[in-house]
Amino acid sequence: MTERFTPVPEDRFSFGLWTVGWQGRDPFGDATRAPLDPVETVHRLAGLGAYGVSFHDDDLIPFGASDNARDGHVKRFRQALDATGLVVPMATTNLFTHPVFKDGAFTANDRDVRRYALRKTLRNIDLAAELGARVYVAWGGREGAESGAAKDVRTALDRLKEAFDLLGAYVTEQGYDLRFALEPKPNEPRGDLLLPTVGHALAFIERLERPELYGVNPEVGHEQMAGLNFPHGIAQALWSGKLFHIDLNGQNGVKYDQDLRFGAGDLRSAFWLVDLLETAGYEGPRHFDFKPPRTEDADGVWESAAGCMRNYLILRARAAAFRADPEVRAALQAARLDELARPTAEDGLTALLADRTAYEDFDAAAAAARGMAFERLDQLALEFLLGVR
Ligand code: XLS
Ligand code: MN
Ligand code: MN
Repeated sequence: MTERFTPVPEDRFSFGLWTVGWQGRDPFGDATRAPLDPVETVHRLAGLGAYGVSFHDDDLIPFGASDNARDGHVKRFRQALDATGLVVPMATTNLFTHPVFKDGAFTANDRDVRRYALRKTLRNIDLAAELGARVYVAWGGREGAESGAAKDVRTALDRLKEAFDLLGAYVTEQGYDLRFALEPKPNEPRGDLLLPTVGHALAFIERLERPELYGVNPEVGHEQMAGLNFPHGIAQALWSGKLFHIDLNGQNGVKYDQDLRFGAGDLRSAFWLVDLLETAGYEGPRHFDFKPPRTEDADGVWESAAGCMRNYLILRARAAAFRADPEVRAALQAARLDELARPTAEDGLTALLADRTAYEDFDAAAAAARGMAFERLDQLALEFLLGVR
């Protein structure tokens, strides 16, 4: 039983350096843990069965490091990757920690800050490509505002588009095999952020010069902070061919960004999420963007990281058992899921207009009286999730 839930690299689990490396500093308290050496992180993650590690530029190379120091950090990291076989599926830029980004980066009102943000990103894109990353995540960080007149949102979106178009032109010119994944978030650290949800990001992408280069990196907690149904957002991203990456974690409803380990928070939503990812053929990394609570010491950090993967595997097994069960199949049919899969008017508009059973002779009262049998189906799902089936 235990063996079944032991992660292996084929499961494609990855972690950000900043996740296990979070020292527990929050708005009300200082760090509770010592810094973690990225080299140790690589070795520990490989030991736990992960396949990948991701990073912000500043997680790997301290802000302001000299070129010499930078080369040293990259070299040590690369050696750890080579020694463990861990890969770098994704990298991203820190455009939010340094005070220079207090009003954002690509949409800061100060033009020189915007130009600096672009250069910082371009520099790290080179490193991402060098380390073999295929996805470049772009979370806005502080692109947003606390007050109305301070940010002209339509103009800020022009600047955001300008930035992404430039980055897209750069990877194209360099011939990098790298695509961008925009990460939505409704608020925090700014009062309101641009591209607050998956839907906003998907619509924005279509206005870019090379839309095919951009997808989304939705995070469980970010959609749930806005009270949204995460699996529904993921389903729409998949439907649009735009789920380039995903940030898995846990969140208890509408409150601050909790970044709990995957499986904590809304467990039913996590069950449907894993069911969706596994049945929809998502092949990208299962990336955890969580924060081991600041109550934990180093042992607790690795316990928490292992828990993310173990919970994913348990949910994967539970969801597969649910889908394979004959009673569930019958319940799905009773709920008429097969009928939803059938086109509504494949016979064409003329035939629809001529079909008296579709309107003139349609018995609305009889159709309204038919139960949908959803409760039985949902109870079955709950019992598979709870492990009593
Ligand atoms: C913060 C974001 C961040 C991104 C990467 O809320 O989740 O960690 O994933 O910059
Ligand atoms: Mn988060
Ligand atoms: Mn994230």
